[in-house]
Amino acid sequence: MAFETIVYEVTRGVALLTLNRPETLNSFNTLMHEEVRRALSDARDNTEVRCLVITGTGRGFSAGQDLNDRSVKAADEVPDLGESVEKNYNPLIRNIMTLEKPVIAAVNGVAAGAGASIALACDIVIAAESASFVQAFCKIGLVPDSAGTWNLPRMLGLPRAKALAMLGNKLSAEQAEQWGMIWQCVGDDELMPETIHMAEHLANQPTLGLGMTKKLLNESFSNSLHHQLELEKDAMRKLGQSHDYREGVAAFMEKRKPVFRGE
Ligand code: T3D
Repeated sequence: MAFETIVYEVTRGVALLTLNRPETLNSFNTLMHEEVRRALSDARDNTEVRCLVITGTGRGFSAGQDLNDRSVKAADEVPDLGESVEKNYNPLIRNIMTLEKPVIAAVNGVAAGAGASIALACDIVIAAESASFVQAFCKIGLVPDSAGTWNLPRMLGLPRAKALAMLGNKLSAEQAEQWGMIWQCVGDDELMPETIHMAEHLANQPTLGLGMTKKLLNESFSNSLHHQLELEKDAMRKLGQSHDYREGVAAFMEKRKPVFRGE
């Protein structure tokens, strides 16, 4: 697939989506939103894809909205940010968080504004030690969008979520790992090898089971225990009929490595 603002390639079951506007720290303009939407749609529909990785080119993961597109010079040029969020950022986050396949964010550099929210919407976040997370919204009078106000308190608890969102301090990758906001902070040179190693592992796992695990965990915060138990039962019933469950049990009994097909 040919793109101008991203690079998207599928290799050995892993779709690698690289945000590619390094001159603005991979901030999002309209074209990038369109292209990321097309790539995510392929990641969803392409049965060859069993794990998605999102990363960035250069020294940024993403600085969120491209502020060059937000003219505030004249009083009559008031942008409708609600429309932008509804049309672009909300679908982007829904596409990531409801994709029934594992999504890894390989945070190569600074992740700011919606860029931070996008990274945190991914299932597993690995960050280079030189990377950082900035809730930049407060510096321009906005709120953490792209599920920032949903994910931050769930990951960090309210005290840290509020301080980060109100102060806009840069949080190092190392601190983010210590706080449990991300899975792992690794050396800069190890970021992509570690990420691809993990992605290829996940791409060979029982994708249906991983997809349902993601869905159940993401939805658990708004469900009662009783409702969650019902959902687990339904998922177990469905997965018990899958190829990969039969293969997993057979491989265990036969003391061999399972060959999962993601179905
Ligand atoms: O508007 C809507 O549609 C609603 C939705 C909004 C979602 C949002 O994401 S709102 C938040 C938008 N993002 C920001 O406010 C972040 C702005 N950027 C920064 O605060 C800083 O750049 C960083 C903390 C991310 C990194 O700082 P630093 O010192 O490492 O780099 P820098 O020098 O500030 O930036 C490097 C270049 O990238 C620079 O360009 P230049 O001077 O080299 O030509 C800078 O202007 C450019 N850049 C960085 N962020 C953006 C950007 N250009 C356009 N838009 C950006 N968001």
